[in-house]
Amino acid sequence: MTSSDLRDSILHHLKYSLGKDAAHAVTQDWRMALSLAVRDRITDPWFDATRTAYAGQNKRVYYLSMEFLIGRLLQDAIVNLGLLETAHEAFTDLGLPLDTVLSNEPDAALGNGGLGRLAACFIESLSSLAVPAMGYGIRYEHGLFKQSFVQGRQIEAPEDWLQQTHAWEFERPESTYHIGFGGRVVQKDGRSVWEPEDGLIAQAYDTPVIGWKGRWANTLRLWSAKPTQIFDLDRFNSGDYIAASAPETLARTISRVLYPDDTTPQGKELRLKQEFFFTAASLRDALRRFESEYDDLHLLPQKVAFQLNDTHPAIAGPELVRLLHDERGLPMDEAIATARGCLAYTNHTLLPEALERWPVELMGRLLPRHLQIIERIDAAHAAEKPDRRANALEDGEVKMGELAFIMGHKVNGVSALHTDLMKQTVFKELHRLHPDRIINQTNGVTPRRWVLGANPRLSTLITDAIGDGWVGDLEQLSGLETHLDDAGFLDRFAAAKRGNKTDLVDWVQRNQGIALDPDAMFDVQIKRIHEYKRQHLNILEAIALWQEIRDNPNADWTPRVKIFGGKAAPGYVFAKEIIHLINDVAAVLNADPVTSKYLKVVFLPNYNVTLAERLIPASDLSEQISTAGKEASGTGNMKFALNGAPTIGTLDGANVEIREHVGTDNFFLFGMTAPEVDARRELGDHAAQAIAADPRLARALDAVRDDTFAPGDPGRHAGIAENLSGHDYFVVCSDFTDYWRAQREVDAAYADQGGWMRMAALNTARSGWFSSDRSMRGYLADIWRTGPALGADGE
Ligand code: GLS
Repeated sequence: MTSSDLRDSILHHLKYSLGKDAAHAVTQDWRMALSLAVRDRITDPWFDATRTAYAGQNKRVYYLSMEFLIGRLLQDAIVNLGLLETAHEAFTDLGLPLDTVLSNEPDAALGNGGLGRLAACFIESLSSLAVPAMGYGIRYEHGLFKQSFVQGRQIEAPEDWLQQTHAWEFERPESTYHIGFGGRVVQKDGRSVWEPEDGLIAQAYDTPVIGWKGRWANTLRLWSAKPTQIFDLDRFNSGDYIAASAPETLARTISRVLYPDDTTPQGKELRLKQEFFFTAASLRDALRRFESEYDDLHLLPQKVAFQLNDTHPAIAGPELVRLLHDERGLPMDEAIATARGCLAYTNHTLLPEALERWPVELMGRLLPRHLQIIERIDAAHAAEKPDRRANALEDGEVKMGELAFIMGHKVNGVSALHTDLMKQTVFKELHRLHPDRIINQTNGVTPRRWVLGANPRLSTLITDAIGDGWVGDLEQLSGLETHLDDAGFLDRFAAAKRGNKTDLVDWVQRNQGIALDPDAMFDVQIKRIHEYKRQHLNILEAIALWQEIRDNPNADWTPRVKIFGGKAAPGYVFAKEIIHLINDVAAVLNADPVTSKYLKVVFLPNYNVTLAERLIPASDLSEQISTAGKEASGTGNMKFALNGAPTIGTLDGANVEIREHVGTDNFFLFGMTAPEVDARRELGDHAAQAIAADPRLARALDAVRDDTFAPGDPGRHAGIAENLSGHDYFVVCSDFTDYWRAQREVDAAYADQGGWMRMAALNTARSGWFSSDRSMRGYLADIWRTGPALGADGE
């Protein structure tokens, strides 16, 4: 496609799809017109992919996830279609910078963090690998809340991504399923039949996801809840307009909002309803597709794979059994075995508070037939493996992790360490019973979005050095190593980083009014705010450093900017206090005439995928400082390493594997290991001991406790100081001293810019393994047992 073809297509859509005259079009119109023009280019490969999958009778992969954190889609599609240059030229002709058009797109935040972003990377990789697959989720009307700060405190406002027309989706009014709730189970002709009392309609909205080079496109199918009856005409006619629309209001509630936390099970009926709603619709949709091709249900495991992204869709086990047994007449044991042949479960966290459990009473009330089936599943499992400690039903609760484990033929963790800990802790008993079921599949990220799209400067440099094969085969980045002794290459690497930092400096100045020095080290921690992720460890170190610089302002300090981004769940009070503290510390440090040239703190509001794309390429140092044993994997850590930012981190999650790949000399390790953390906690007074041993830590904590950062309001941050010097479950104090040491090593390393750039470039060269293409190949080989529908040559 030439730029004039693209320009014509844009102008055509502007006029005929949007009804706008170019003379009066605003940026949003141009963005919509471009999106529609690009979408046209996706439609043919999308149809071809569907036809190829049908013709080849390929197995299909269905990825069931409560969250798809897709962010903006336009640039991604343009990049994957190879149209970036063409689009730039087309908009040069039209007299508008392409970047202005691209940045008009709302950021679709249909997820909380890593778990949802992983699902988005996986769908893109499955398209890039030409694997017939579909993502199934919920079309939330409101994604993750918008965050702002008022006097340093987090304020939440509803997010409204659908206020503007969503350019990418196709509404499918014909693809609907009736989803029931409640009611009772009756016996009919010797069979159990569920007669739900309430119900609503799940309606599909399809978004095509185009893979690299436009060879293949899969579908992200999101379900929206609609009422079975739009409104109650009798009530309307009698003048009760509010009651008349009650059915619609109730139904829409199911797909209205994303729960703003993925690491706590919300003990809410609505949450369980959301889970059943999208899972049931997805299973029925997949079965309908299967039955249009085959008439033997025993073929199901050969033709269909359902991957459960965490326990949120774990009700898929009993629902699939119900569909096969109650509705299609397969004997119960066969139904269970067939369902298990299709299902696999990914665990994403060991945090005990995150393991979903539903009261039996609630399950019985909302899904009475499913509760009966869960009892049967447990009974069948107990007969096979007589052990009472490994049931899904226990102590008046349905344990969704156990249910997903028992109903999955494979269960995977998301990093090597996390998988080992799964075997030793949460699933110890089930692992003993099924020693081959748990496997590891370390997470990955898509290089198309996270390097090629987000970091054009680095991408150009890489392609100049080793050709462009790396985009579809990221391990080719290792070819960069031979260039590292070439001073010219390292200079260009440094120039790319510097360019990205300068862009960020300009953006921060425009948006936050804060002046930053691009020569300072950009030290970045961006992720959800959580005690286990330890943003408070980072800010304590900033306080201690500030105190030390004040004591000794003429020493040779390495200038640093600590950049934070992330949202706290609205109900997570302590996390919100951490945000408040960071903002208060930033206000004091940034205004300090003595120290601010060496140390600044910036907390950028409303962290999202788009902001991550801006920040990661401009980062020098990646903060991955969770309490060992708590971060299942992390995926931000991989994005930083790929973009040439070495890690300061603990031996946690995928940090362990990143360190192995980039080399121990190119990773700033600190802190206790997971077993050391457990042992340390056994000492009741571990925090007091750590504070007594490190005067720097004691002094920093004093500043948190007194009014240093809360002028006129002493005690504002005392809660944090008390927590840390008391219980300190996440062993912030006990890791502080070693963190401080590692940070000073970072300072020294950064001061040697030549050495630093070499280390940064080595991180890029050695991180190719962390592609989500590699993760997907692992799932294909070990779990789904299928492969691409096209060969590498496209045939
Ligand atoms: C998470 C983990 O906390 C992350 O460590 C992990 O990288 C991610 C994807 O596997 O899953 N689990 C979770 O509930 N939210 C996450 O982000």
